[in-house]
Amino acid sequence: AWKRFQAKPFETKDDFEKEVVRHVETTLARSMFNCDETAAYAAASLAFRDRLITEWNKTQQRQTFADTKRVYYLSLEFLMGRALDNAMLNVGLKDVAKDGLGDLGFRIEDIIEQEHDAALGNGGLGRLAACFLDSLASLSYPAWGYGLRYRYGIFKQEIVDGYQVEVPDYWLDFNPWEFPRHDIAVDIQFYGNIRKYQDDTGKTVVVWEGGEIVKATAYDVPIPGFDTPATNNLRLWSSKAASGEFDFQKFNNGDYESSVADQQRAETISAVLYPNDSLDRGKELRLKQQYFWVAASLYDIVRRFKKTKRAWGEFPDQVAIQLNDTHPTLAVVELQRILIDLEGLEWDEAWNIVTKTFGYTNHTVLPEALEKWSVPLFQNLLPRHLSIIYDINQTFLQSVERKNPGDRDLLQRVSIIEESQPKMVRMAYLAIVGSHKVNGVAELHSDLIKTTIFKDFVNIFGPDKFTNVTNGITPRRWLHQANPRLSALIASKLGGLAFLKDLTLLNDLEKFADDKDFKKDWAEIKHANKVRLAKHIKTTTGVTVNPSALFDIQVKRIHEYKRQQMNIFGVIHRYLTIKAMGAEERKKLAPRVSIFGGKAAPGYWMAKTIVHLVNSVGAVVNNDKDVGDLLKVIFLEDYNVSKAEIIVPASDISEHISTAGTEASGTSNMKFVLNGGLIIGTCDGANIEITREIGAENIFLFGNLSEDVEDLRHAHTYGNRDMDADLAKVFEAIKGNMFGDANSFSALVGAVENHGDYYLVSDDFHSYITTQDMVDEAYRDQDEWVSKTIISVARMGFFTSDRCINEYAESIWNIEPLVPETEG
Ligand code: 26V
Repeated sequence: AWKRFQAKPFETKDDFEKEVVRHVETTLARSMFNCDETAAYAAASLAFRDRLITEWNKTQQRQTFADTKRVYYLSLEFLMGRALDNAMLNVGLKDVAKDGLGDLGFRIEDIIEQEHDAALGNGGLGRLAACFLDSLASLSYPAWGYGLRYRYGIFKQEIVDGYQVEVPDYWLDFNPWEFPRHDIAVDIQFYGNIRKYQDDTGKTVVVWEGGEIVKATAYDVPIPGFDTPATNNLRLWSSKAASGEFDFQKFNNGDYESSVADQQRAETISAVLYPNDSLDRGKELRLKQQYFWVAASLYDIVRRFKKTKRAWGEFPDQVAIQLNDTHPTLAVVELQRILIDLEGLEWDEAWNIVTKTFGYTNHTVLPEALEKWSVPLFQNLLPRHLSIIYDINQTFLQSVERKNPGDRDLLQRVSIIEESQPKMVRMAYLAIVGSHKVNGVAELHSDLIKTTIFKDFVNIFGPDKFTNVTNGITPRRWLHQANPRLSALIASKLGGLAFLKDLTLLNDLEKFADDKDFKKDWAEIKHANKVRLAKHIKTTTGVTVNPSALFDIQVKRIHEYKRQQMNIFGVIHRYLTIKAMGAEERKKLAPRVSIFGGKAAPGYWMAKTIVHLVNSVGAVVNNDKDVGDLLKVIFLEDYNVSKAEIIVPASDISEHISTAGTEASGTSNMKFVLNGGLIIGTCDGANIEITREIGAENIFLFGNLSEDVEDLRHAHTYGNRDMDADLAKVFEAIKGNMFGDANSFSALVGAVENHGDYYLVSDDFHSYITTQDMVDEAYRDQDEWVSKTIISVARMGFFTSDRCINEYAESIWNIEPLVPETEG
């Protein structure tokens, strides 16, 4: 009977408008007379949210009734960006909303712009998690994401006098996309002691006592699939004091300060996202975040399983848990603890369940990024977990010793506990031992982890445990949403939007690569996207750029291994070349705009110096009348997901130029090519597979190969190296104060000249600048260039995150889609 009363989601423009007005006048308690853009954004979002909630509820019920296996994606980062545009497109009602908002006197673009990005991530790893959620829902997989509800996302970046300044990103003022679940609260324990005793049967029982309790409360974010009613859930945990209120005893005694302090200490756990800084290493609060989030999530997962009344042995048939990097590795230990300490299972039976449940994805080979936690810190914060880790390690090392008798070197190398001063827990090793599958994120990267950092483990567990799942991106956000005109043009040729759900359909575009009219439309859209970016550049930096110039873009976190320094040295080289040319020669040059964007971790001084150099070069070059349109250098402040949606569709060429072997995959490389840009890059990460798919003739590859890196570094250490002559001139210019006080940049120059040039900038520089010359040359032939971009887009089908999720589902999670009936 209650079905008669169920809310009916709007479908038409009029019904949408009614909903907006209702939300303005009731939910927001405002009048339509003073409904500004903020209020219109809020009301439109609430209207779509209501719509999602209906489907979200049905999806959860369907999954519960079907009693199928679910995957839980544990990630400390979800870099979601904005939700409204995505919700409108995935539900398929953006046009309805556009007309409805138009009736009410608003432009939909202005309304979309009101939303604050959900920036709960650093970069590639967090954005990958967001693309995965979109694919999981779009493919109707039963899946939940679990993360932390940070009060502050990744810091906002301002550029002041050419320097990066960090500003806190408080984003929760008004967030219509989350539902507080005050009824879902989990007590999380920290510190305390462990006590062992024998029970009546003589069995040893371990209890973890004392310490402090913090409360985890759930906030749910609906994740709509594209062109399906399936709506999944992202559950984010927020921390509060366990009492929920003041400590009344203290309060009563007039000790207000300490009673408030307790509360604040608890809330600090989910307060802020760590910005991937080497200074973050070893911070107790970071380990607290990890355990807080992992324990709450596992409690939730186990509770859901227990409702099914199944035997524990069936847990891995119902639950797959994916560890997004080592950040959630404590989940392995926590599940083992739940099974043996709380549920009374035997060690071996429990461990068998644990290892069948978990999969671990590695996202980097950089040694400085591999997580380790000091044993004393662990002992204090999580004494029971440390003792379980020791037991896991002992069992593991015993099995290694049985198969490799007497190899004590091996035991020391693979031990989960590093015998250093202090001892350290190696989280990646724990994740490997606790999982049934370990994967890298692109072919080269997966090969590298097998032959370098995890080599011993391949010998121990056999090669089948290690696999590759090449990353992907969601074409919904990164083509349809970011580049609506290109998406529409493609749809007009392919007979609809089906390619957004089966990206290999793009293949059919190839037959238009020489179609004159199609190419004209294609080129016009690229130009319009460049005009849009040029406007953004003008309003944010004041610099006028020519939209007909070649737009050369490098946007990503600033890191030495990504080599933005090589890019800016190349720009300086170009500037010097232009200055040395006569007027006639200059006329032949292709005008270029070099665009940089990205955040430097606050404590990463070298990265901040790179930001400063880019801005300083821009200040000189952009004001040099001699140079004019031939070269402009732009640093775009505060690069984030919503800015990427403007930047990515506007590139002619983008740069993915990491030292070979250092960039695990990269995902913006895929975004740029899918939007009709070409790339210049090294043989690294997914660049290699992109080349294989689109053809070597459609990409500008350069530089040394990963297999040569070790030898080159070795040569540097022994001083056997010739500094590239062009690079030497660039350094002379910097040292001659051409871009301001040379002392500011001496560390950058010194790293290459005197400190071993670890990232091989000098080795690759010649190859880099000559390849850039080839880019100029190729860009002169616009006709050919446009054909190349069309062919490349046509061949990008492989890089959808849908393909990637299907691979995980089949080879790691063993889960099936649960397709809603309406889809047939
Ligand atoms: C973390 C840290 C922390 C300490 C300072 C140095 C440092 C350097 C790198 C990292 C990154 C760790 C993991 C990560 O974000 N990996 C990225 O994952 C993407 C998705 O798989 C992939 O596309 C990127 O290539 C990879 O860098």
